Amino acid sequence: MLSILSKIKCVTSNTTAQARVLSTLKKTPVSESNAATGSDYTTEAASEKKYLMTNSEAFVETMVAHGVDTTFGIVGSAFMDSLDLFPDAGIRFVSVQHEQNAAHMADGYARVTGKTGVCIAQNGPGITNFVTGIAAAYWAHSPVMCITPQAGTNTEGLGGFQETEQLPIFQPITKAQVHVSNGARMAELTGVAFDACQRENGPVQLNIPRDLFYGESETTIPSPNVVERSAGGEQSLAKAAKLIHNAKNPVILSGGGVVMSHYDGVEAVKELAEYLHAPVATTYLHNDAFPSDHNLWAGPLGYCGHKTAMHAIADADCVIVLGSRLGPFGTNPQYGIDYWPENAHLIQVDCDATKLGRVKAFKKSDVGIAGDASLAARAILSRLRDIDGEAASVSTKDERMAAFNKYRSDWEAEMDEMAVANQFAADAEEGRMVPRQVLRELEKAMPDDAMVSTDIGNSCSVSNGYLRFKKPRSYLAAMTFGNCGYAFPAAMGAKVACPDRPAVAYVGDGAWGMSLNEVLTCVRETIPTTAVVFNNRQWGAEKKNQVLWFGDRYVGVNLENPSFAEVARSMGAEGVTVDSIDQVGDALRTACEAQKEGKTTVIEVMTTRELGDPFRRDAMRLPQRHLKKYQGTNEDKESVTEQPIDLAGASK
Ligand SMILES: Cc1ncc(C[n+]2csc(CCOP(=O)(O)OP(=O)(O)O)c2C)c(N)n1
Ligand SMILES: [Mg+2]
Repeated sequence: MLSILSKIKCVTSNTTAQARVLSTLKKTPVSESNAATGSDYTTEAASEKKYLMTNSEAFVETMVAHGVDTTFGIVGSAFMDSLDLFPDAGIRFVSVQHEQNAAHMADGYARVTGKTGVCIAQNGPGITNFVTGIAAAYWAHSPVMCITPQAGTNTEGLGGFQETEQLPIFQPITKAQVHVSNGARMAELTGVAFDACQRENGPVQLNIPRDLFYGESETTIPSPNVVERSAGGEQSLAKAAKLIHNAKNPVILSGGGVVMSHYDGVEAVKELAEYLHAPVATTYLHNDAFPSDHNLWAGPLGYCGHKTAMHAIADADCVIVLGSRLGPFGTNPQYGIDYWPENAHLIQVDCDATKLGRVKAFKKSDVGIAGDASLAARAILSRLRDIDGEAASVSTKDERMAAFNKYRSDWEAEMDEMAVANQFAADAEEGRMVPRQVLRELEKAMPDDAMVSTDIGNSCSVSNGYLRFKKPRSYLAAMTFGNCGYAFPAAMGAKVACPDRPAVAYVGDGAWGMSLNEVLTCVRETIPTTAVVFNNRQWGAEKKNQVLWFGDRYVGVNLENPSFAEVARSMGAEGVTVDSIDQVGDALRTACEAQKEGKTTVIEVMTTRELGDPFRRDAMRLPQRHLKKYQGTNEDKESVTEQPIDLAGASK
């Protein structure tokens, strides 16, 4: 992230917080102008010639110039003068139920298109409601434009209505903040904010005192200022090519930067992998960074990922990381395997130079490349082709591929075993299914072009092993901000952006309580989306911690649910309860088909209380208290069964 000073260099205002920073922006000189507002006006023409327009017109026209066709939010008087222009500007305003979800929708929209997603709301409470959604977008590297009208300059500081300091709140969760301090600069500063969103790959705040939507000026409308990406530095690319040429067992780790690259990243990774005969693992929650039907696909690395990926990486003598910061959560040991090959050569490509060698520190021989993942992969490949002699990995390919294929088939067999390990619970409880079996059925029925979002929770975490994609921009997991309530609105935003692709959200029953209000939006705004709600009657992921480390003392983790299918129907959507495994695939297929008729479906899958691995084995410990009154909570060993004591048929 940019430092606070450089980050908020566009802030110009009189408040104490803002006064710390001086504007470095020059005022646009007033030159030749055209006061006529009439017939010769086009948005393009206004990039070269000034026109007299209101500040709201300047704001809306700059959005038009930056390709905005959709905004997500809740109506508010603060920006109503501009909102009034949206229909004529060709900008859809998707009216939602909660501003957090508007931000998640903008995030989903951005993640499936690569375009900037936009959210806007009322000053004060509407804006503070954005916070969680913007923090999530920050850690998902989503270009989300967070437009925050604020209390008017004429009452600022008087503690009037709906007033709070809106810039400090978003400072740590945005890539840049732009404050409009002068209505005549509305177009210029709106353009600055939109450019920053794309340039920085993350959320940007555009803060506009509400009175500044009024007023008028002669202004131009800025066109997008697109920064061309590059492959990275010559020397580091050459050094990387040399290391890779000599590697006997190179393995590629394909990350979010490959998905987000505007230069066909997955194709570039495929070409490099095929040249080297190198297995390709995907980084945590970026399962769409390599096609699962490719013979070099190793699956996802990290929490609830594939052992194939872990074994492949563990064997590597050179790890080629494309488009990833190597987040710590995605490289922690899993299934008891501490797979990271500390001695292997590491080549890391990331467009953000500050992330190179940051989590996995570089050894002297390692290489960091500040570049676009796709362009860097292609540049490395072309250098490899120029080096005399074949790459060392080519001569080892037969034995490596034999070992790799065995990892793959062993893992598939192991997944099948995991799916029946706790079958007894489903047998003991009529109408309840094993979660892993449900996930397998969903995986089999998922349409190839589906966009799938997943929430934070145990069922969703386990789904990581069952989500395979053939093309990028298909998997929208709640990334490392890790908030429950992400998936459904993110899927809705994706659906708005790509109406011809099925949009499916996986959500736990606890998290569903945070999102289900948006079913109203789906119906009202015709955003046909499918929610698969894992009804296991618990905040399972947190309960797993109480199972493992807190002696099965359950505090605040058990749920009593209504019929979510019935709730959905009462909101005007389709609602289906699935309690038998042979119905799962059909339910999903039917719901995806129904999207073509504009219908939203909530599929409530009734599962046992079985739980998969915990989120934070790295951060938890068995409690040992000092005070006598709490001695009863001491624990000296983890649960032996690893399953909740209220799992049907379980005995502790
Ligand atoms: C906004 C938010 N609040 C709390 C948490 C802590 N948390 C993480 S997972 C989880 C449980 C999720 O339960 P559910 O949605 O039912 O899914 P399950 O784990 O049962 O599959 C909670 C409460 C969180 N991640 N985000
Ligand atoms: Mg649950």
